[in-house]
Amino acid sequence: MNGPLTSPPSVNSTCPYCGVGCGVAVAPDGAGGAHVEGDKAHPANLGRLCSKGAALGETLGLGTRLLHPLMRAGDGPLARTDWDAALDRVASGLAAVIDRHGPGAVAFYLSGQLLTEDYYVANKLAKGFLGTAHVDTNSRLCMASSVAGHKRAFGSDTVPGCYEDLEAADLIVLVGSNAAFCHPVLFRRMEAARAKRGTRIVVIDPRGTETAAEADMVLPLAHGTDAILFSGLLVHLADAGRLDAAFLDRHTQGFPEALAAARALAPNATATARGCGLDAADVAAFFRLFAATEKAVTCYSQGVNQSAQGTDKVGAILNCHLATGRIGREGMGPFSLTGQPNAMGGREVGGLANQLAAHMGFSPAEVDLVRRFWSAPRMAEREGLKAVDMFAAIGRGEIRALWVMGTNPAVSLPRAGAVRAALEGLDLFVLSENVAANDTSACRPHVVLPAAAWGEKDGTVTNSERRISRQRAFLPLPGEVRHGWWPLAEVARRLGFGDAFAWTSPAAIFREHAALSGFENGGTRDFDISGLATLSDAAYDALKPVQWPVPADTAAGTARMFADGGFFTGDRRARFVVPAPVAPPQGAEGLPLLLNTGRLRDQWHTMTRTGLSPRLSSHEPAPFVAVHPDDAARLGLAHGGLARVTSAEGETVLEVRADPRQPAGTAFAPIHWSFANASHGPIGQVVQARTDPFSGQPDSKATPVSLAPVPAPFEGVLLARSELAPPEGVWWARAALAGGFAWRLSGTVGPEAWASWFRGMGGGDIIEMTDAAGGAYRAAAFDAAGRLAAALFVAPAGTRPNADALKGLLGADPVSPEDRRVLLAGRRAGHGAASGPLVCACFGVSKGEIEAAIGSGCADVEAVGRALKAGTNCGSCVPEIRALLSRASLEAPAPRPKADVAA
Ligand SMILES: Nc1nc2c(c(=O)[nH]1)N[C@H]1C(S)=C(S)[C@@H](COP(=O)(O)OP(=O)(O)OC[C@H]3O[C@@H](n4cnc5c(=O)[nH]c(N)nc54)[C@H](O)[C@@H]3O)O[C@H]1N2
Ligand SMILES: Nc1nc2c(c(=O)[nH]1)N[C@H]1C(S)=C(S)[C@@H](COP(=O)(O)OP(=O)(O)OC[C@H]3O[C@@H](n4cnc5c(=O)[nH]c(N)nc54)[C@H](O)[C@@H]3O)O[C@H]1N2
Ligand code: SF4
Ligand SMILES: [Mo]
Repeated sequence: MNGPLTSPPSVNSTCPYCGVGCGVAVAPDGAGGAHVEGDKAHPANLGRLCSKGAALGETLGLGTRLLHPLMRAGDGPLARTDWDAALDRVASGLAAVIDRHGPGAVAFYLSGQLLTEDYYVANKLAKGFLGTAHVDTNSRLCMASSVAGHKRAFGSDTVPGCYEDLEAADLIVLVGSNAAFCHPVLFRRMEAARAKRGTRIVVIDPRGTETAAEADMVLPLAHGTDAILFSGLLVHLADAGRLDAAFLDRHTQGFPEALAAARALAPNATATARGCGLDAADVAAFFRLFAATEKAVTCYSQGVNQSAQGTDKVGAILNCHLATGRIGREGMGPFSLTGQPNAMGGREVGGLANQLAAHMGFSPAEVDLVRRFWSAPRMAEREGLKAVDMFAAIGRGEIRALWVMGTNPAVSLPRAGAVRAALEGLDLFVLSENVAANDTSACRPHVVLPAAAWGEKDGTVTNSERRISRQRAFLPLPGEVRHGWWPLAEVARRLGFGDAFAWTSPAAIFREHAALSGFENGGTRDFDISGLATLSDAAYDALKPVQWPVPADTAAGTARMFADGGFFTGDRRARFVVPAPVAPPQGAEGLPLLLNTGRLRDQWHTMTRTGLSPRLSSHEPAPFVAVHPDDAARLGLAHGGLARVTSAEGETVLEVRADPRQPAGTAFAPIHWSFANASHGPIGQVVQARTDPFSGQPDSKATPVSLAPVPAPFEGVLLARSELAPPEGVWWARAALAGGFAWRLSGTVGPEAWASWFRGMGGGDIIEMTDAAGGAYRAAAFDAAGRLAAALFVAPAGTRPNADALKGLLGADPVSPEDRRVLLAGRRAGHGAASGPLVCACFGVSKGEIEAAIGSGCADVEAVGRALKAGTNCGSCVPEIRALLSRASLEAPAPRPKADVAA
């Protein structure tokens, strides 16, 4: 939130981050920035925003953007080119690969962050006109198990409920979801429901999360055992007489077989508890609570989907809701929480390799239907390769041309090291990107195309509750940036398909997509928005958020589905799923720990946007691996030291965090860092490529790894106004800081080597201090105007100075003589002691300030909020404030004393 709210024109749009799909009201400042606040009229958030949404204004700058097309000649470097040359190269390159190797040698790798319109065009070009079904998306890593699970049970990929169900529920079960961090505004709605009607919240997650800290009941089950737990629940519901016989009879098929299989897997609460590594009394209590509470919603996310048994986990959850008829009615139902802003839209247009378009598959009748609708000359007739297999085929040279749009696979795919090598071997690698540099653009693309970013993008997205909302542009397209669909249509035109790609606006693309959804539908397919197929351009511009289906002659949308059956199977009955026997993930020879990966509160994926915000970057400044303190002790890992994390795929080095909330035998690392901001690159290098047999979704939550200490006798902090490359051999992680960057440093490089590196940077006016005996070096460099250009503090391990107090010094002003004097002491004149990491990102309140407020008598979250405003906006930091208040759940080994280097 920057600057005062100027008077309108304000533009209503949708947040580009998570699948909650919050509406935002944006007031552009006329200088490329904007004030962003929650849209009070948007049904997803009713005015609320989380820390990421509230900081959107800080991420709009053009400093890191790609503004012109780039192209590489032969083995040369990427160089600026014009659109015509770039598009000619893409078109001729695709044609050449198809001529030589056939359409199956061409692939597209798309993203749930693309608009529906962009996605529709890419899918149409590939599957209808180039004739390749190798079109997959990062949603394969995200929602594919939910899609497969929905289709097996419902005959369609339908999310039955809506957000209002969370407010009407008496029980919310969160399975494999850290909603407090990942779907914060929805989590606030859940907490509001609890305050209002006493809704109970149960969290099922192996790891102690901020979400679990807020729950009424926590089941820390062993990784991969969710299908056992929900099979046990199904048995309990049957034995406790909680089945909905009428619903079972009228609307389902296969219950006896599913129940028998569940009995074999989990005959009672005791056996279930044993299978899941849980306490039998806890399991029994959860079963009783679920059985007794009709209005129950089960939300699930990546702990369910990203699993080698993800589809069966989804099936086991759906079974319990189908058996009790708790589906599609107010306050009840299974609820897949989608990750990306347009994960759902991608599914609607057929962005997955095993889907065609408009929720159709590859049956001959569906292929024929789409062929006729598109007048497609070269329809793909069979499913294509799913992401992990697609990149393996690229690695083997079977796929020769790839177009990546809106995703950073060199970071986010499992086996990231192999992915990088595969990308570098392509005959044609096209990348559509927002940013000038990321790990994927470092893999030698031939053509890089500048794509519109949030604020410039114009189209639609669909959130977790099937709600289609407009993302509206409020900034002009900068440089030579173009909308995502435009180069696709231009390439199609160059290949002779101009007539089928002749749209001039996203509205026209949307109308075609809506028309296809209704084409020969007759109620046979869930996804039907033909009621929107004749929207005028003006009506499209003004489109209010609406939940599909929106069949022809209606405009109202549909809140809930399946209360009265009507599933999309041949006989309109839902299918019970028999889960396969569960083999929970285990460590391997020499790799005894299971590595879980996931998200942090204030970063989005590979940080290309949230990483630009100093506010968001101060919550967690560096990549880490969390382990139980007993494991840390056993493995010789020091809290705050470095560990090498090694798997069968590769390795990386991370800072150690001993955390009692981490189950023994497991480790957890966040997914956000990459070579763009950390010396040892992404955790994806370590993550296995084991996939679910139905969905093809990789299991990113349980990779067998080993951890070993990496010697790091020295630690340090570097602040600088501009990008610097720390010396070879140093472990570092870089974060945004007001006025520049801050690096966290560790390793074997000692004071003398640091001193010569710092002097060698050529800064004019340097002050420095070497404490040879103490092993410390401190220095600062000033530019001609007397402003701080860089500051370096190096000290023995365990005494890294706290740079928080220095942050303001990178501002625009010359450093006062007084500040210069104390700078090397790691302080700022007139400023108190460093106050630790930021807890409340919305109001910039640090841990130290909250602790001080607690010390001076604030006894609860509300009192802290009154004193400091912390926690009163988006609320995502409330769990942390509560933890500081109770100190119970955060009893990590006391952080080593941060030496005040002045002392
Ligand atoms: N701040 C932030 N929010 C985001 C994103 C982001 O990058 N940052 N990304 C968005 C996207 S694309 C997505 S997909 C969502 C993901 O949202 P979530 O799925 O909530 O997030 P994750 O951290 O990936 O994983 C959730 C939890 O699954 C648990 N888990 C691991 N294994 C198991 C298991 O076997 N069983 C169970 N029950 N739980 C398990 C993990 O311990 C973890 O706490 O977040 C979205 N929101
Ligand atoms: N180990 C592990 N790996 C994971 C996960 C995990 O939990 N553990 N989670 C997986 C999941 S659920 C997800 S969703 C993925 C996310 O992984 P990615 O999709 O790779 O992550 P992002 O950082 O969102 O990458 C988006 C890229 O596209 C660019 N971009 C953003 N918007 C646009 C646009 O509109 N057009 C274009 N052309 N470019 C754009 C951004 O600059 C950025 O470089 O990671 C997956 N990988
Ligand atoms: S919860 Fe946060 S990240 Fe998700 S859509 Fe809303 S404001 Fe954006
Ligand atoms: Mo995701």
